[in-house]
Amino acid sequence: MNKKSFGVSFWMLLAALVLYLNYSQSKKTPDEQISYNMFRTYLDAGKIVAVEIVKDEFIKGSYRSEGKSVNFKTPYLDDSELIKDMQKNGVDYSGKTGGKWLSNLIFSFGPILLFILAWFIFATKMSGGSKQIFSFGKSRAQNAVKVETTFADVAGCDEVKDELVEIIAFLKNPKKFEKLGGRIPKGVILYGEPGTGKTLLARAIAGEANVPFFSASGSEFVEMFVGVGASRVRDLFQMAKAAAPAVIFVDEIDAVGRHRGAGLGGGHDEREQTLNQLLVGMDGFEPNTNVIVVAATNRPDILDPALLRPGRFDRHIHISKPNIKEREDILKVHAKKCKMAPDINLEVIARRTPGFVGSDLANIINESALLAARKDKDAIELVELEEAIDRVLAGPEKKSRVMRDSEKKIICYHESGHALVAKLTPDGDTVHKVSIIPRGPALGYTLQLPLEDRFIASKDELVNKIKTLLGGRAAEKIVFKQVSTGASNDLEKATEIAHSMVTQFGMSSRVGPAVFKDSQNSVFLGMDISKGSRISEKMKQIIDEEIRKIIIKAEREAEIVITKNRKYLDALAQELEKREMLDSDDLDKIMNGEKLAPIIEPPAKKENPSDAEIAEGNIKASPELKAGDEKKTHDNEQKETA
Ligand code: NHX
Ligand code: ZN
Repeated sequence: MNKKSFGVSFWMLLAALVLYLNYSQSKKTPDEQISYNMFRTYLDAGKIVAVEIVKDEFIKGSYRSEGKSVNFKTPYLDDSELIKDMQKNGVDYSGKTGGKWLSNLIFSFGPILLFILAWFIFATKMSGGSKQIFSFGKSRAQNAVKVETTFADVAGCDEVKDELVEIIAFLKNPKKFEKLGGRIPKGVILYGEPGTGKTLLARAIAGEANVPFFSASGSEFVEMFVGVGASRVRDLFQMAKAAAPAVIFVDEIDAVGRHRGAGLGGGHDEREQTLNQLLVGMDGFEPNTNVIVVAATNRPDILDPALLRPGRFDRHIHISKPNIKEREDILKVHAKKCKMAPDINLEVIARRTPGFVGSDLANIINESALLAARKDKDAIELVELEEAIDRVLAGPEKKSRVMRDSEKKIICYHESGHALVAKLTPDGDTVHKVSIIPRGPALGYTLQLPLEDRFIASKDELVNKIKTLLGGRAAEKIVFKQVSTGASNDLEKATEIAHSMVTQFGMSSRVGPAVFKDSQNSVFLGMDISKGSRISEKMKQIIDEEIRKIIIKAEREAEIVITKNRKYLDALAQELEKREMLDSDDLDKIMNGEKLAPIIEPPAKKENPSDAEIAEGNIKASPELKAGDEKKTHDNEQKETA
């Protein structure tokens, strides 16, 4: 019987049992419960008509009372005289033993049955299909794969590749290393921000060495039932050993490998078991087992120290964000798979994407290919790449969202406020673009980009960042004499920066050059609880005061900048309302008092719906942007009123 039909028959059996129970219960007419003594009295009086004896359970039957027949029930007693007396009185009697065994069984085993059923359903769901219910241990993730990925597919991170060459050489030719008696690393931890290519590198190790690649994810183990994670780790190691030389890759090792005995609540038993099994597995390799465990994490700081001890994951390799040259290389790798217009210079894109990681860049190329396909183009052009960058940064445009005039005005001033403060604060990142076309969760955005890769920031730079973030709200406050809810995200970011300044970077003299980790975050990440609560109540208060001081000061400065340069703010907001988007050239021109290039194909009349029109509901979404539209021209012909 296969598992599926087993499942079906299991259900049907259960349904039948439930039905039977209901049926047998409902059929019964209500019996009068009488004492055995009473029953005896009726019997001796000759009133009993019929009796059914269920041995060891009860006696039921009927007696005559005032010409009517009444059903009764009485407990069973071991009464040797009973049969004789019934015979004497001419009672119609019958008997059986344990007639209700089935329902008794259900009643006593029902909860267990239910439990089994729940487990059954759970197991089916968890292992992604009924076929795996009884074989957790043998997961699909543990099948070895032959990987084709090589270092040629991994652009950037040349230093990391150099470090891994040794490991690959060992996997390829272990004898050479054994002869010299060197201890070969058993485990390598690749750590770095998400998207920097840790998985890709792990695959490339296996691909370069041409050995089987076993992979599993730490989070996968934790989702399993107690004991299953550990048994899966055991199997994984066994299979890898059998296939040696081989690479085992454990993604997101922080899911199983965080500090033991930390975190809130129970239920990390399973995690610990899995972690222990992982350690046992690594310790259990004989020195000549040619299996290397590669693990990836973006939180190496929360890993259990036991994992990092010599003989385990003793090789730690940091994968940093790509620099401009590396970004160009990464873009080239991905662009190879797409059709790019011949005049595309990927260096320009690399320059425009500081702080982006490999997966972001892959995303850009992919998004631009999709955009080009949507426009029936033969090749990806610069417009698509630009749009793809914005998409990756802020999400897709939502052109159909119709704003009221009054709201649009607030958005214009809000974004102009950001842009103005950014323009007028020295050493700030350049404002690349200001837009009031909604994108992702934002109704409008001011895009700032550093001119080059940045690694550290000075205190002034951080303060300026906060100032710029508060510039939007400050503009609302000054122009409309009140603020809106929209600035919440700005305030969050500003507070976050101020918080880091005070608690991490020692930029507040009152707090001093010390680090005060947030207990909340650490607890959930599995750090020692006590570490977080090391901050005294008094220091917490000082930290809060210092954060507030930084924010208030920055707000005041932003407000001063805006008040002093009100005429530029108005000019910016006005142009923004007309054009919906301003690039850095436009901003420079406005700030220099120059005229902007006229809008091509100017709108016949004001296109945006009035509040009244929106209220009437006769507004239609704007039509899609046509292929080939230039950045500047697509603005105002977008909105149409029905
Ligand atoms: C709302 N959205 O939630 C509406 C729809 C002040 C002109 N009621 O500061 O769009 O209010 O400079 C990432 C990025 C929430 C996450 C932006 C989560 C924005 C954005 C709230 C402009 N630009 N606010 C801004 C805005 C809003 C929000 C976000 C996010 C507004 C402001 C969102
Ligand atoms: Zn804002």
